Amino acid sequence: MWLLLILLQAAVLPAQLCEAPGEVAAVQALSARLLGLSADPARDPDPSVYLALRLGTDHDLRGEERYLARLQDAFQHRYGRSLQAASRPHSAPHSHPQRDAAATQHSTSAEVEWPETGRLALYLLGLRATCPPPEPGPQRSLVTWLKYYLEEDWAGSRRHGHPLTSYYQYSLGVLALCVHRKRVREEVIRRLLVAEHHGRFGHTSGSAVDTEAVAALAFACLQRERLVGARLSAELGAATRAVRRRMVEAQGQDGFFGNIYSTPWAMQVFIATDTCRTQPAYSRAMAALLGHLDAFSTAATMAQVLPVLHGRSYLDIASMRCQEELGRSQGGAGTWRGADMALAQMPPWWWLGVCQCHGGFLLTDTLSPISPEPLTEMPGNMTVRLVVECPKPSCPQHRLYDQPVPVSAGASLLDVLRAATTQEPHDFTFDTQDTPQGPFLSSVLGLEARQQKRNYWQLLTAPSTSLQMGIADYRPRDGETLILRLSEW
Ligand code: B12
Repeated sequence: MWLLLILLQAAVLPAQLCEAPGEVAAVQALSARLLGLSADPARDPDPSVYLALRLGTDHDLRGEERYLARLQDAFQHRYGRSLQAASRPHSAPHSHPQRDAAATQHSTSAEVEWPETGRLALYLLGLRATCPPPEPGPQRSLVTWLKYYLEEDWAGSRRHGHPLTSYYQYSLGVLALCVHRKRVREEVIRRLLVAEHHGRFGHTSGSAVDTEAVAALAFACLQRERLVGARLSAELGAATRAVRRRMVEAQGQDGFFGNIYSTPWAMQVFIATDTCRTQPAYSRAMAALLGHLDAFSTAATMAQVLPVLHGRSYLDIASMRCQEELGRSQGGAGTWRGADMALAQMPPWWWLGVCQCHGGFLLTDTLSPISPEPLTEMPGNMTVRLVVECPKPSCPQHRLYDQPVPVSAGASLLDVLRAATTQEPHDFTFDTQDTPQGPFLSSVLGLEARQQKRNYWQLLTAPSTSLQMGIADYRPRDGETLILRLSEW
């Protein structure tokens, strides 16, 4: 019987040219490592991680259920209440002093809540990928909240020329509502189109590829789900093609679109628009990713790369359906073809015991977690130079700090900062905020970077290369000069 099953599985392997070719073991190992990280109760649950687990081929269905329960705990509690109750003056449930101060500067007192467009959008995308689907009741209140946040962002963009959060989060908001087949006002969509058209997605820490890609996914979704009229639909199509063209033109010699971490987002655009099979730039990018899988070592980066390694985009979530879809899959990336009917004739116990089907995806319950490996210690010491710059008229001087810092070999930038605080004359201080990407450097020498001023502590290696990793992950070399610069974005 097992032999028959194996032969059957081999016979019906989907014709996926968008997934990582012939690298099943490496991709599976990465999924297993992400699963291992997701099992750590000390980490806050992250909807992107859940999405990556759901969009994979191999699953640990119980592990995913547990993770979903943790996510629901975190989000449902926050957004379960009605929007009306929450928008009474000073009733924001998770008040953020710094953000609230900013919000009251330009809002009425009833609007004290700073939008969390991106987080909520990712959570709603995650909910769309659950099986069985969650109760519609609580979900309705989440959708209402997301619409409200998006409106706040839209109003912010009219007042300040940019959304209160960012165009990245704004695009995620439009995408999530679209995947849930909820309409948004045409003006809200047009704002994103105009920003795309005028190249307003960039920020100083690197390319705008990540944001541009998420916006293009939102455009592609709106078109595919027919949630807009014919004229707007044509404009969205033209914008998506323009984004794709620019990505192909800007592809580096190394095969990446933007940098290694924006490449998966860009690749999702090719998958979502069904051009991954025909576009050579896509295969070059896939080869480049596969040559550098080690760079995806944090849960957040693994979660962003895994869907494309499986040849899937966030738009595929829209077509995920539970078991009853077996034998009715519609083609496209990640779906089963040809032998669906043969599979449909398998007895129910086979499906229940071995796999779960999800809108044409075969979900095999075979993934086991791999625990994170402890970092190998490197013998010896090294010295790096730590420089703090504040290139603003309001700063007392341009260079606020410049000292050598001895640390052990293999230390991270975070270790360097910690070591600097213990050095005589104890004049270095810093602070961080926890995020799903790891610790975000929020304050240096008492100077706090502020969301509402749109500045941040940029990390650079001398003379002026912006780092592609955060303080916990970047490991400097002996003799390297690291710059913390208060920059605008
Ligand atoms: C917008 C953005 C920013 C904005 C965030 C401000 C804001 N309020 O929106 C700014 C310009 C401040 C920023 C800064 C940095 N960023 Co950034 N950022 C992004 C982007 C485009 C979207 C993040 C987002 O909104 N996610 C959605 C929300 C819902 O999720 P979230 O987890 O709540 O998002 C918050 C945190 O992620 C945090 N954040 C943003 N970037 C980073 C980077 C790190 C390392 C950490 C710990 C946190 C963090 O700000 C977000 C908004 O509050 C992503 C793109 C991507 N592919 O993820 C890159 C991205 C996360 N950033 C990246 C990097 C490298 C940085 C910097 C380290 C760059 C630098 N050399 O200084 C700095 C962080 C330095 C520090 N002080 O610790 C990389 C991370 C790669 C990696 N290896 O993990 C990404 C993936 C971009 C890329 N393609 O390289 N970033």
